[in-house]
Amino acid sequence: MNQKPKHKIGWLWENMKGYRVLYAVGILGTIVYNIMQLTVPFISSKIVDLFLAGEKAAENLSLHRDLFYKLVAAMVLLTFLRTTVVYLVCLDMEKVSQKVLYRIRTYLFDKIETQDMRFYNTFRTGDLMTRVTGDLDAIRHMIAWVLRAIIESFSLFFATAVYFFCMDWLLALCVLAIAPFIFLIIRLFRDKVAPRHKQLREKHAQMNTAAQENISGNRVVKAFAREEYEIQKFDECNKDYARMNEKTAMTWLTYFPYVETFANLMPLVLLLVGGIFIINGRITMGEYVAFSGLIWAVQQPMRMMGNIMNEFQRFSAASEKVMEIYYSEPAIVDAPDAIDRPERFAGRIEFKHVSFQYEDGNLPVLRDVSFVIEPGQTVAIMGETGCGKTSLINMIPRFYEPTAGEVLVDGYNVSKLKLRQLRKNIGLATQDVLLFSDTIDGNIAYGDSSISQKEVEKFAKYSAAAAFISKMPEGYETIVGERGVGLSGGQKQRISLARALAVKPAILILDDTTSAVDMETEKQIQHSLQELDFPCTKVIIAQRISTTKSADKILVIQDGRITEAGTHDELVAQKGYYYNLVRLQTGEEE
Ligand code: DGT
Ligand code: MG
Repeated sequence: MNQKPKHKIGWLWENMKGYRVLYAVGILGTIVYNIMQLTVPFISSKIVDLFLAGEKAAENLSLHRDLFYKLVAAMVLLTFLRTTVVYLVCLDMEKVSQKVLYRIRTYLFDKIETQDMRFYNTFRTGDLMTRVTGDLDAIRHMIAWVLRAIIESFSLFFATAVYFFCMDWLLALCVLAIAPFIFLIIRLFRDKVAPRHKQLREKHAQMNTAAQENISGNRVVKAFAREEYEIQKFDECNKDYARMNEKTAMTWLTYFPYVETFANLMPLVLLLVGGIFIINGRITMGEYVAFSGLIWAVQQPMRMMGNIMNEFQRFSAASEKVMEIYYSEPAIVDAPDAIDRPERFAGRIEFKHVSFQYEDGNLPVLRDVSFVIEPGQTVAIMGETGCGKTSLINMIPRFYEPTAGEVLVDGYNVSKLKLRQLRKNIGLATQDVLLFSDTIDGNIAYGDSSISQKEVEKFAKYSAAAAFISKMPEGYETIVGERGVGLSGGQKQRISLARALAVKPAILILDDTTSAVDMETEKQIQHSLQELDFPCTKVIIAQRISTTKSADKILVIQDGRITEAGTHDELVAQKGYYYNLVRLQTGEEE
């Protein structure tokens, strides 16, 4: 497992593995080109002293004209060289930032992909999308620009300070005495702006979530003619975000005048004290030129600080969110002593005194549930809506773990089996059907892409989907899902059933899979489920007696407990819930 590093920068550094040298070269380059900034004023001061303002200026100009040209040429050359270094540094850091961005994004996606159900109940899609897009970009920006700007500011400031001290320590001290005040203001600014960036980031995620939920739920919005309402709701989020953005940007404006005032004091001090020193003869005219030519180099970093601090806080808020996913660990993982069972499972299922409650729920959903399903048997689960049928079957592939008791598959507690091996043996058709934006063929072969076209067609026939698929203009190549042609609820259910069958599972779980299918088609499906050409234990949640009638066992769940268990005839004889259901449904049919 990953050890959480203390600081965000440490975390970034960790993710720069392989590019650290490249990045260090970039930082070094940044320092170099900033020191090079000093050479031009240095040479100018020499030119001034030797050829323009010095005692022997006129004499030097006539005797050493070649030196004059050389100094000018050096200035031009150094400027050109400096520009080249800046260009290379930008290129280098941009490259590293893109590589790190790619690495973190891949890692995050893997992380999200391997999370358990609880994770998906906790994080909303829009929020997760914000993390892998906007937040990651703030991190990339940190590597490519913010860190460079910080190094640039500091190296420029310190190099200039050192140069100033070398020329005249007293004048340097007078000019730089103003700097601590500016640093203090920047610090105050940071304390103020940091929470705003956090809020800003939250508003951004809220806006994304609103947009995402609206787009994916557009059919419901349209059905209820709530477009106006949704537009207004989104507008609120948008306004909120814009207001927060403005507020954050404005924060600097409150502090900026003070920074600017102090920064502008520097040339003033230089003029005053420097003037006196020239008159005193303490410094030369050339030195004064160097001082005033470089005064921007101490002012500029301080002016930049506001911007840098803003960007740094943006990174800080974003990286917190990214690191939350980066270091999250799913609770449901392979046990360290997990049993290796690469062979096909027999498909025996046993629940031993299983109780279950959702972590965020306040009532137990299942209480002391016990039953056994032998390999190859078909078991139907019935009960009122909300009684816990889906929750029960979710414990077989270990999507959730029982709060008490044990779920066993082939005699092994599911928590002791390897998740991958366990789930490979289970074919599940979930209650809300989701198809991917892919061909029908691709959707059916989703669990095992190696199966042949012939087999795909066979499973489509089993699930009574072959007929309607062949009527489609492009047959199995028809694209379905979000962007593809629409399918009816019953058609989607049948494709989802074919997808579950196509992995030839040892355990087949159908959660209300034929609820939207007509009686006649359902009969066909029931028939083919009995004729499968591979051994398979079937757990079928259903509401219709026609589905459950031929099951080896029927379990009725009421108030979280199994209240009736037996075959159709046995339960009818008991004259309980099932009997009433039979009467109700046959009565309706008549
Ligand atoms: P259905 O599909 O309408 O026939 O109902 P069942 O029997 O499949 O019900 P089930 O297992 O989905 O839900 C049982 C109870 O648990 C019900 O009161 C709703 C609640 N529940 C379901 N899913 C969650 C969840 O993710 N979190 C929490 N806290 N409660 C849930
Ligand atoms: Mg359900």
